[in-house]
Amino acid sequence: MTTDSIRRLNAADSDFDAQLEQLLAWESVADTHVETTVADILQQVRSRGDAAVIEYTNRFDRRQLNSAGEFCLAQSALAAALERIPSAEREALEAAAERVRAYHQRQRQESWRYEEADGTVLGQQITPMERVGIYVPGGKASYPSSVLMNAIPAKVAGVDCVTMVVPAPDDQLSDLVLAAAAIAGVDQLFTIGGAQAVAALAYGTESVPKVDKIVGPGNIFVAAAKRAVFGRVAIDMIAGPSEILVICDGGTDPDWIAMDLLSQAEHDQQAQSILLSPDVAFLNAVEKSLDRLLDELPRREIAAQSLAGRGALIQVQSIEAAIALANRIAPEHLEVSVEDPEQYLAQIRHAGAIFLGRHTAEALGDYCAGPNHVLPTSGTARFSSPLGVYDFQKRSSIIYCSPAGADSLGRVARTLARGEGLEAHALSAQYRVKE
Ligand code: HSO
Ligand code: ZN
Repeated sequence: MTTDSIRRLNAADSDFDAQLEQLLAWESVADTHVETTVADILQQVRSRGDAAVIEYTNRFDRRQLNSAGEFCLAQSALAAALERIPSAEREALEAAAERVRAYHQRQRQESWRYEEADGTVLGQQITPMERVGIYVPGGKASYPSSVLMNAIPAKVAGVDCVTMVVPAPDDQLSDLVLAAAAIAGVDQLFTIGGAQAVAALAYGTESVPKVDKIVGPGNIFVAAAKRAVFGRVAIDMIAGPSEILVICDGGTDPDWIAMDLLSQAEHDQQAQSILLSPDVAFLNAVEKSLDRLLDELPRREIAAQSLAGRGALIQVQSIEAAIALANRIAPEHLEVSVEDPEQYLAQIRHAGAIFLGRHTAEALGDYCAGPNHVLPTSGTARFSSPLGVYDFQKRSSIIYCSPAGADSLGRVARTLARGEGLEAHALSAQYRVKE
């Protein structure tokens, strides 16, 4: 396969805006068949609990479960997986987990309060959620790194019980995924997946406790199920395909940049890899590198389709112009592979994660730099943030009125209450006013 078909664009072209819009267009298909199937599964699990979960799991994952006990995995099974995996992988998982934990510990929000002159105290009390469910896909997209990225922030937040679900099609489970769950401190693990697992987490069954929030990526059935149970439980964002936007001044090895683009292209054929540079010779060199390096990759078919369908090499006027374009695109990952990247940082407004400098491969962020790899995609970095400890914490307002505060606030409240025609409110405030 070659990338002859990777798009070459020039931001100076008169129809560039239209070309950009076409490049970025991506809609998650709203499929009514998926929605009705999911609604049915949710209903069945809600009314029949474990029995329905067992039936769907046997049907969709080709298993022969007889009882719910068979889809509950004991902690000893997680510990055993940790023992079984090669020590190099265990050490790498532990090193990554340690760094992810250290980074996320700094995100913990603390309760705060202040006291007014009359003794009234106001503040916010921060508490962790009690129960969180983590969905981990089965098969090829089952990434141990994602287990760490979802579970560690929840545990750092102080969540009491982190319940993980992962399907085991044909009874196959990844040891690395189980080992990552052990390292991350997952409290309970059920080998179920699909909409039935989301339903079990959202409604609870005889053996799966109902959770307060469900996070983690999944296929269209899982995404539809998460959307449908939203409101009953909280959910994280609905993730789109991976994206990388690289800005390069032409001074980085073209092979490095080409491989950075390929690293996200290999995720799936819908993934998006874009390079912006003012240096045409460099864009040509990266195009050559892509062709050559693609052939070495086990996932070259996927990567080639991604580059041909959604990739682009774009010539821009300057690095400043590239930054402005990056803000329009609001990519999941933004690599700023230039001399002195710091000088541009303050101009970057919309990006899930920003990778500064020639040596900062985005892949390091995927695994072990420390920041989370669950990031806003498809332009949603305009309004959302990386998954973090704050996603598992919530806030309660705190109000204490001193007698003097009850008096002064009571006068304001009673007037406003009467204006709204709510006499009990007015009297409730009034009783505490000294007159
Ligand atoms: N780049 C992905 C995360 C990931 N990469 C997991 C490798 N494993 C998020 O866009
Ligand atoms: Zn990745």
